[in-house]
Amino acid sequence: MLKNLCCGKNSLNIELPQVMGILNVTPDSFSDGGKFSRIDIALKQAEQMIGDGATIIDIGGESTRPGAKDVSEQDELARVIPVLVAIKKRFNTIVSIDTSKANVMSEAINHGAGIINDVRALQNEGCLHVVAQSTDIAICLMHMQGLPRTMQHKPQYQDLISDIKIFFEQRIFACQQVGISSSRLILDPGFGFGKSLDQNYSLLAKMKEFRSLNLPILAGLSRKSMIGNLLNREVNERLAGSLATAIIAAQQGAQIIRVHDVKETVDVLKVLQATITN
Ligand code: 7PM
Repeated sequence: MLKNLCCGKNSLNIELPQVMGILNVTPDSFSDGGKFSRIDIALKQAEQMIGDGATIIDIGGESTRPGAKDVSEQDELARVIPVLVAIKKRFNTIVSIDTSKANVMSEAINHGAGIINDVRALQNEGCLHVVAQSTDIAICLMHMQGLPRTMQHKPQYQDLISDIKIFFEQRIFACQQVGISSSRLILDPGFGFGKSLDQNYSLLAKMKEFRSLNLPILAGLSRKSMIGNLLNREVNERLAGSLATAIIAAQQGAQIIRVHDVKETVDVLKVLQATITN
């Protein structure tokens, strides 16, 4: 059986877990400025990640870090679109755009993006309608409780899994209402977005429960605080912890794993795959 997810003009095989490589284009991710050096650096990073086995490149121009400043639409467009265009020109890969702004989504769709990755699950003004204009781009609907500025302040749930499931059902319904086919949707429980340390690990343990919704699942755990706080490790010391979460997420049925360290993640997932098929 071959299962595919349509991502614009490209198609993604989700029978085996796929690795989405994170490409940050926020100013704090570059030491020096200059538009061309920026695009050049981004292209080199994309090339490396594709060579290492990433099948999706996720470009993010807005920092969703708790407490981060808002980015203007103009700045986000200027950061993201030239990189998207350059990558699509050079590589035949699926590009995902991490944004919550309707106009960034619209431009991204016009310039060849395959996935819109929205941590606000198309809840911002105009997003549902922009995405409904396209018939083939995939959409990742992520769960977040609260807003980035305050979300880590005492997150509370009646029942963590049921509450997230209800949110997914509501967003799937909202998409259907504007004519977005469910076959285009990806669900993401949103690790670290309004969840305590215990809640994050409980979510990781129970992710299988979202399979009842019958949609592909994406998990973003790479280098997150839930790893750093558990192990008492700085961001640059979280590789082992991140790999452990990637294996668990894949075992729980996540079809897409969003990571910084593509090569290492592809290796551990291959080991998992060899174990499952034997
Ligand atoms: C600082 C703190 C910078 C946190 C970046 C982040 C996800 C995402 C992000 C996720 C999906 C990060 C986050 N996380 N999109 N975008 N799922 N779909 O750790 O978990 O990369 S931003």
